[in-house]
Amino acid sequence: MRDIFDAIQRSAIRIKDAIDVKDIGYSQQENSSGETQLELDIKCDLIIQEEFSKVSSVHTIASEEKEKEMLLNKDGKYFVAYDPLDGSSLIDVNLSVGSIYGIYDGAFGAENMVASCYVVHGPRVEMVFAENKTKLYLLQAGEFEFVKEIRLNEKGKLMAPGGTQQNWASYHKGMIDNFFQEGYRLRYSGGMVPDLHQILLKGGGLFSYPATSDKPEGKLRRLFEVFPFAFIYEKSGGQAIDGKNNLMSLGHSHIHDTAVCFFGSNYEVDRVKEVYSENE
Ligand code: FDP
Repeated sequence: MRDIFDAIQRSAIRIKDAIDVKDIGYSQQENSSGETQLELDIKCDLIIQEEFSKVSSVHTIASEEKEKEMLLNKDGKYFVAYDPLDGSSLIDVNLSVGSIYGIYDGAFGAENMVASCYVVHGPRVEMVFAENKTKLYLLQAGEFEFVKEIRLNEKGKLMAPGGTQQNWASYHKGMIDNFFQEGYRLRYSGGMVPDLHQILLKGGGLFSYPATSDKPEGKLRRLFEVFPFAFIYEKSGGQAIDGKNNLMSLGHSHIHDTAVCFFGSNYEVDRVKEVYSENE
């Protein structure tokens, strides 16, 4: 696991340099989710692929930017799924983006997840790594320094409601409106990594990406986005559900499957469970 942790750190430092260029040019290719890829997305994907290729314990990688999984070392033990540059549509407006990693033992699947990690590229570069506990690191002079352990409060103050409101179910809209009437503050940049990072570091709240009329299975991808953050939120004392079930209890049939998802502290997620059990 140490080797994987080191490879993620090396990738983060190289990605930081890759982001800091004048021309991030859109390529003509589309990724598996039908989004136009930035040359930068492809570059970051290759950086991570190269770094994991040096790690003998990595058996297979799957990237949000690749159609299929890729075998690296048949004697390796870990399967790593990653989103090299999540929220890359925010690069041209200079908002924070991030990389997300899910580390699975023996095969992809939530039940096999043993660690997960994300890196936030904002004004500073931070990394959150969860195994038994959730730990925050800060990039300082080329090295990631441990900052602190992260724990969520029972109840938070922030609300990050994803998806197009026009396409929300009315009970979902009612629930989000009620949170705002209770005093929750809107914090939504449109980047899953910084939005979930903010809720985690400010003690709690709720990030939601519900089923919408145009995306009934949600938008966010199970292996690359949903399971890694579900693992991190659970290890930090919070919860992660699809409305009813724990996200970590869900399966997947394809590496690019999506899921409806809610991540947060206990008070807010319990409310989601109540509302969704009455309405679905
Ligand atoms: P993006 O499309 O910019 O890569 O991964 C998908 C994602 O960003 C998440 O980072 C973000 O939370 C979500 O999409 C935003 O979606 P909406 O614009 O539909 O809210």
